[in-house]
Amino acid sequence: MKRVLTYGTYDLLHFGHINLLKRAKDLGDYLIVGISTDGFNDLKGKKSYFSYDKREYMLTSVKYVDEIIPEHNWEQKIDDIKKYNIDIFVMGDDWEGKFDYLKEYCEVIYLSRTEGISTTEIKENLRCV
Ligand code: C2G
Repeated sequence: MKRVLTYGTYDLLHFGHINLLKRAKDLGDYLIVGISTDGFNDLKGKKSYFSYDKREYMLTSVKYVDEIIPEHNWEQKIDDIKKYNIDIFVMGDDWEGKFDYLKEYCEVIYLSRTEGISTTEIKENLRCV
């Protein structure tokens, strides 16, 4: 049973997110997603449109997601990998290299981002409507 872990804000859930989650799940059997809490978003300098609870609710409805945990800080990844017996850590390749330090604990895979979509673009395009 291969266990996969990924993290993200997942605001304004879109097909780029779904593409990532599908491919992450396809790498194993069980996918855990660490959703950035509103407090951690403040740390990341990201203001999400939907609160943590709403973002969590939407991700629980995605068939590729088996479990959701809160992402409170940058430092919790190693503990999470140990706690949840993770085999593969996955992120989009906009993070290429940033989490290579986790290779000591599990496989690290960066998947290509889906071009032409981002939460930021959605917000900007809606402003013009
Ligand atoms: N993503 C993607 N294609 C897009 C947009 C996003 O593949 N067009 C991926 C990102 O690479 C990331 C995931 O979807 O792996 C979630 O993206 P965000 O919600 O923007 O997450 P981010 O702010 O990058 O937070 O500790 C890690 C951070 O929490 C990552």
